[in-house]
Amino acid sequence: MEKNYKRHLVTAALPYANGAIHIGHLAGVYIPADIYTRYLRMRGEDVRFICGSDEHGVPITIKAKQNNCSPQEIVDKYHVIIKDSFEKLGINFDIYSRTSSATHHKTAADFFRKLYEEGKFIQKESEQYFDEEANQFLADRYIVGTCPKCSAEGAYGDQCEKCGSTLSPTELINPKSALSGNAPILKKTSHWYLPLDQYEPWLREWIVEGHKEWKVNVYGQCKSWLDGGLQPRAVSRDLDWGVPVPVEGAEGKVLYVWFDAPIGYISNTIELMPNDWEKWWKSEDTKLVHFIGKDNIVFHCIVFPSMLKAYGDGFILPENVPANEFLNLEGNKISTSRNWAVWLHEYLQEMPGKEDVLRYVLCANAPETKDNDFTWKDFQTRNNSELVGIFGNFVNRAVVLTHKYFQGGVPKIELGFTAMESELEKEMLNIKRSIEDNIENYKFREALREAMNLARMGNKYLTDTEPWKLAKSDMDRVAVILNVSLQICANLSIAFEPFMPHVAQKLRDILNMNTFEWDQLASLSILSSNHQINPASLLFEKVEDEQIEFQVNKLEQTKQESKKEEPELAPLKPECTFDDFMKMDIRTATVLEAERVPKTDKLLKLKIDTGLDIRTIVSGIAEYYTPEEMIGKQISILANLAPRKIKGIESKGMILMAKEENGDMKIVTPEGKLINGATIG
Ligand code: B3M
Ligand code: ZN
Repeated sequence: MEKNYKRHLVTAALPYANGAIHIGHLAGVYIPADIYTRYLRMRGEDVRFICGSDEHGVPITIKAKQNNCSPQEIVDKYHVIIKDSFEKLGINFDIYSRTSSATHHKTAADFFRKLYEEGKFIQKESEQYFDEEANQFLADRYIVGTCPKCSAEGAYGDQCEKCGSTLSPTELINPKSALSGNAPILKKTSHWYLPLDQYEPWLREWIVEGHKEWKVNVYGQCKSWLDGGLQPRAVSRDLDWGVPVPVEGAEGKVLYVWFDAPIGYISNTIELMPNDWEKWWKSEDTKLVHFIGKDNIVFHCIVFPSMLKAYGDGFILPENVPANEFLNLEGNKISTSRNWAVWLHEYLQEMPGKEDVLRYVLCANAPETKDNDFTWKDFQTRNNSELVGIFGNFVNRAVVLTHKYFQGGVPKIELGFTAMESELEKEMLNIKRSIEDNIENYKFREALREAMNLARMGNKYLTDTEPWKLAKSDMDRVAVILNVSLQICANLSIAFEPFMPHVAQKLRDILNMNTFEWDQLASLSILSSNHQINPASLLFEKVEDEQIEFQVNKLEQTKQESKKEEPELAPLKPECTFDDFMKMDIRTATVLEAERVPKTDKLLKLKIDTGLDIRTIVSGIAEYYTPEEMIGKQISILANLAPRKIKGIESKGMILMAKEENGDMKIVTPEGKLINGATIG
C-alpha cells in the first residue's frame, strides 16, 4: 500500500430507496466495494464500510405519487428490501442506515448552517419552471423534455439517461411538467448556491495534478468538467420532501438531494461510532475511498469535495473514487422503468444457494473500463465450466481421494518435492502478489482471474499427476500430491474469501479449517499432517438449461409487455364545478349530409339535425371517418359552443369524440337510437 494509513473508510453509493437493487448496481458498486473491504479486513486493516439508503430526491416523490402513497411509505418499503437483499448476498457493510434518520437530518442541517453562517453560499433569485396546475416548482425530474445534447425524448431536468449528460431544466427542449404534462411557466424563486467556480483552481490542483493515478474514466470526466468551467450549483430546492433548509425564510425549501446524500456517509459513520467518528473523517491517517457508478462521478469528485473544503475543520478528501461504467443486460441498457433488469431480491429467491455465483459472474464481467453485457448464457457457462468444471471439480477430487486413500486425514509428507511442486509454490506466490496488486488498484476482474488461476493450477496438477493411478504403486508420492492438493484447497478458501465468501466458508467447513489469514496465502503448510477433514460436499451445482430458459423467458415477457406499451393517458384537467359542467349543453343529433372540406385532409363539413335546428358543424374527423360513413350516424354534440369560422365555414357546435392519446378517435354515440336533441349530462 502506497502510504501507511491507519484506517480505511470505504463508502458505497447510497442507493435511492425508490426501487430494488439490480445487477447493474451490484457489478458497478457493491460487489467491488465488498471485495475491497473484505480483503482489507483479512489483511488486518482497520476498516469501516459505510452505506445506507438515499431517501430524498424527486424520484422518490414521483414514485409515491404514482403509487398514491406518501414518500415515507415508499422509502420504508424499499429500504427493507434493499437492506435485506444486500445482507443475503453477503455485502458486509458495517452500517446500512438511511437518510431519513434523525441523525442524518441533524448532520445535514448543521452542515448547511455552518456554510451558510460563514458566507460560503451565494443566495440568488432566478426564474425556474413552475407547474401552475400543480402549484409547484418543477425541480430535477419533475421536468421532462427533449435532450439538447442527443435529442432523446424523456430527458430529465437534471440528466439525460440516454446519453448520460448532466442537464439543467432550462436546457431541455420542449419542457413539460412530469406532474400534469403541461408546458411549465417560469417563476421567480430564491435559492442558495455553492460557488463551485471558486473551487476550480483548487480542484484542478487536487485532481488534475494530484490524482493522475485515478481510473482513466474518472480522471477524464473530472478534467472535462473542469475544462468546461464550473458554475455555482444550487444546493436547495422548492420541494416538501427532504431535509428542510435550516435558516429563516426558507419555508417550503429543502436541501438538494445531492447536497444531503453524500453527507449521509458522514451521518452513517456518526451513527456507527457516535464517539469516534471524527477520527475517521478528520485524520490524514484515514484512507477514504468512494465506490460509485459513472453517473455519480461529478458529485463525488467535484461537488462533495468542494463542500468538504468549504466546511474545513479537517475533513479529509477521497484518496480514490473507483467509479465503474455500466452493465447492460442481454444487449440492452438496464432500465428500472421498463423493468429490464435482473433484480437481486428475485434472483435470491429463484436461485437459492447461488449467491456467490452471481458475485462471481458479475465480478468476472464487471464493467471496469467499459460498458459490459450480462447474459444468462454467459452466467450458465461461467458457472458450469469455470465454477463446477474447474474449482468445484478440483476440490471434490482432492477431498474424495483423501478420504479414499487416507481416511480423511491430511497425508504426511515423507518424500521431497519434485520440480513440479516447487514450480507450484513459485506460481502461488506470483498469484498472491497479483491478487493483492490488482485489488489495491481496484482491478477486481483481474484479481478474480488470478484467484481462479489458483484453482486452474490445482486442477491441472491433479490431472497431470494422476494420483489414482499411482495409488497402486507409490503411496508416498500420492501422499505428497494429496497433501499439496489440500493445501491448494486451503489457499482457495483464503483467496476467494473476498470474492465468494459463502463458498469460501463452505470450503473451510469441508477442510475443517477454523482460522485463516490473508498472509497464509501461497503457503503449502496451512493444514498440518493428520489434520482430519470432513466428507466431500459439492461447492457448486450445475445451472440447468431450464433455469436459464426460465430467466430468458421472464425477460422476453418483459419485452412483450413493454411493446404493448402502457397506454399513455392525458393528464387529468383541473377540477371544474358542477355549475361549470351544467353550462354545457350536450345533446344527441344525427348527421344528414357530410362532405370533405376542399384542400384539407382532416376536415369534414357535416349537416346536422339537432332536434332544435339543422346546422353545420366542421369537424376534424376526416382521418378517422369517410363522409359516407358519417351520414345517418347518431352522434353527441356540444350544442351551445360559440360559433367559430373554420376555413371560412361557420361551425356551430362540436362533435364529441373519444380520443386515445397515441392513436384513434371515435365518435361518441348513445347506446341505441334516441330522438335528436336528447340532453346528455
Ligand atoms: N442515490 C445513487 C444513484 O445515482 C445516488 C447515490 C448517492 S451517493 C451519495 O443511483
Ligand atoms: Zn441525451
